[in-house]
Formats: sequence, structure tokens, C-alpha cells
Amino acid sequence: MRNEISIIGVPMDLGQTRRGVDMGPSAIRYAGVIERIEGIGYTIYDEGDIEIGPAERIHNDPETNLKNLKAVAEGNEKLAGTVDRVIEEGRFPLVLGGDHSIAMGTLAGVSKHYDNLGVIWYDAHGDLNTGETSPSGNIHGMPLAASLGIGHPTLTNIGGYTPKVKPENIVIIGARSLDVGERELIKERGIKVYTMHEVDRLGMTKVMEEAITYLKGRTDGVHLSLDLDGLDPHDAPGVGTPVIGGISYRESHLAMEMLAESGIITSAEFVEVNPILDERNKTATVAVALMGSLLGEKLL
Ligand code: 4U7
Ligand code: MN
Ligand code: MN
Ligand code: MN
Repeated sequence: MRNEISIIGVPMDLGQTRRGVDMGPSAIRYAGVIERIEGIGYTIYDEGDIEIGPAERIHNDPETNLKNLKAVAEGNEKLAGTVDRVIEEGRFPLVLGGDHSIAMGTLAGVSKHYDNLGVIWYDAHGDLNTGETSPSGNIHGMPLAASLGIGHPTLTNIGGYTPKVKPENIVIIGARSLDVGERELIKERGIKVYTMHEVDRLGMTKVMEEAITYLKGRTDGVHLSLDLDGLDPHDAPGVGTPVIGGISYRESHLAMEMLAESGIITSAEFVEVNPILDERNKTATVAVALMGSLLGEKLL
């Protein structure tokens, strides 16, 4: 792992319709992210927050079924530029969300630095919808599809190129809410998915061993995109689209430690922290603890 880390806040809430997720980066900073990571021994550069434009006057375009398309795309273009620069400067990008639509910008900034980027998508959802398949029109349910080059060109071309990731370089972990179109896409493209069934059946140790071995063999860098709703709402209540029956805090902590040990992670983002829906900043605090584990924090 690089010993310099850049923290990039993205106060994006336009990829969905619940208020408050734009305050995620503040909540995570307030939960002590900088002190925590400095405590491990890294040098931190706080890049501040990406400027996110106002919501569109007509946010719902019935033609495309994409809410706030232009504003979401613009925020992501800026994010892509910052992530690109940070990697150029030799630092590890740690992106704080904000809703999950920001993964499009992060991946646009990251992927140009690798020939074969891998992605771990830690989430209750697949985020593999397009305007055509989405039941909600919310773009935070579409970033993985867009990064595969599937969906509206304004989204697939963020950063000026497409695709950002190949289907065989993706591992989804924690899925338990997949829409019909997403299931079809997973089968059609052969995306590797560890649903909650596999997490229960194999245990997190085996899931992570397999995921790490799989990605190590085929990628030259791995981005971790961690949606806090991958965790059970009991451990991470401050999220906009909670789904019961999720990954526990302990299992997640173990998963992050195994990733730290593997040394495969080259960039990361923690998204969907919504302090308005949270209990005493619990979800932001969990996010910071998981960042610590991912970055190699040790008990002894
Ligand atoms: B998140 C959903 F229909 N699939 O597309 C949709 F269930 O980034 C939810 O993972 C998307 O939190 C959740 O609206 C997006 C819905
Ligand atoms: Mn989710
Ligand atoms: Mn998500
Ligand atoms: Mn541990």
C-alpha cells in the first residue's frame, strides 16, 4: 500500500431521493477518519470536497428514466479529474460519499491507470441497472452497469472513455436485493457474485480467500467500492436503502483485514453514509473502523 493517502469527499445526493447523504463526508470526517489513518502511520492529504451542482429543475426525465442526469454526470467528471491527479501524484485515493453514483467518477479516474482493473463491489445491491431496467430512475442503482459500458452514454463516457471495468474482473459481495434486469446482466456477462447465501454457507473467510485469489490472478489493481448498506442495518442503520439480512460488522472487519493482508487494494471508496438516518453517527463510525482495518490497522 502506498504510504500517502488522499481523502476526497463527495457530497453527492442527486443519485437518489433521500436527503442527507450529501452530509456523509462531514459525518465520516467527524468520526475521526484523518486521526485514525494517521495513527496507522500514513501521511494524509485532505483534498476537501468535490463541488456538486444543484439538482436539476426538472429532475425526472420520463424519456430516459434518469433523475438528475446532467448534475450527477458533472459532479462525477470533477471527481474523475481529482482521482486521476491524486494517483498521478503517487497517492492512494480514499473517496468518501455521498451516494453510490460517485463510483462512476472514481472508477473513471482510477481505471485509466491500469490495464486490467479489478473491482470489489461490497453492497446489498448490484447497482447494475440502466434507465431501461431501473424501477426507481435513481442513478445510484446504476454505477456498476455504467462502468461496464452499459447504459446512457452520458454515464458510460464519464472521464471520456468506456468501459472502466471488464465483467470478469468484478466480484460482488453481500448481494441480497437484485432487480430482474440486474440478474439477467449478471448471468449474461458472467459476473462473480457472493450473495448473502454464499456468505452464510461458506463463511466470510472462504468468500474473501476465493475473491482475493480470483482477482489476484487476473488484475493489476483492485478498487474496493464499499456501500455501507452491504452491512446489516443493525450495524449500519444510516443508509438510504437498508436491506435486512446483511453482513455483520465483525465479518466486514475480517473482510477488510484480509484485503489488507493480501495487498491487492489500490483505491477505495465508502459510500451511502446518511447521517440524517443514522443513530449517533454509528454508520460513519463503522465506516472509519473498516477503513482502519483495510489500511492495515493492528490490535497488537
Ligand atoms: B445503492 C434499486 F430498485 N435496485 O435501482 C434501484 F431496489 O447504491 C436500489 O446500492 C438501488 O444503495 C440501491 O433503485 C443503490 C431498487
Ligand atoms: Mn446498496
Ligand atoms: Mn450501492
Ligand atoms: Mn480482527
